[in-house]
Amino acid sequence: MSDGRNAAPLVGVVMGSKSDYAVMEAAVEVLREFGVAHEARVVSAHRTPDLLFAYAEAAQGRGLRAIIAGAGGSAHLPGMLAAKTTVPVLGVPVAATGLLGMDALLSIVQMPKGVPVATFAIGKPGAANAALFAVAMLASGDAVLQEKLAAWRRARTAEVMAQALVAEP
Ligand code: RP5
Repeated sequence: MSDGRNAAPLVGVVMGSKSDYAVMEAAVEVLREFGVAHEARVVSAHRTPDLLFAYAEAAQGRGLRAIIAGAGGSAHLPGMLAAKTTVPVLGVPVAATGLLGMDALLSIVQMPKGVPVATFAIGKPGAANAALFAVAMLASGDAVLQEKLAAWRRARTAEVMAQALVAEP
């Protein structure tokens, strides 16, 4: 089964720095697991603003159905992407400063009315959930992917049902 690395990407995973990849890898892993075609790129709002604009402007024409954008600190990447494209942007705050990701979370979540960014939790859980959300978006028009997602959720339920505490008889 394909892990989504070679086909034309449906989901773009972008991040403000290579240093964000330790977190954003959690999104890439989910997309690989579901075989969703994706790409991963470094695009910095502050250091490569022209690249950011070009990426956003080309997104729809390239067939991207969602962009997962992770950044730390003054995290303008998701919001600026959303300002330049109507492809849904899923924002992931990365803990990169002494404020431990709260700075990025508030930067990403407080978008002005009219330019939405779907904002996820700080760090790896948020990155994984952003990818699961992108899978769910794609699955709404894809019965095979829908069943894969349902099976994935059933497997998480089974994991918890199998948990036993050592102290219990
Ligand atoms: C942000 O600054 C990036 O998204 C990253 O989280 C943080 C630190 O970037 P580097 O100094 O590691 O390149 O723009």
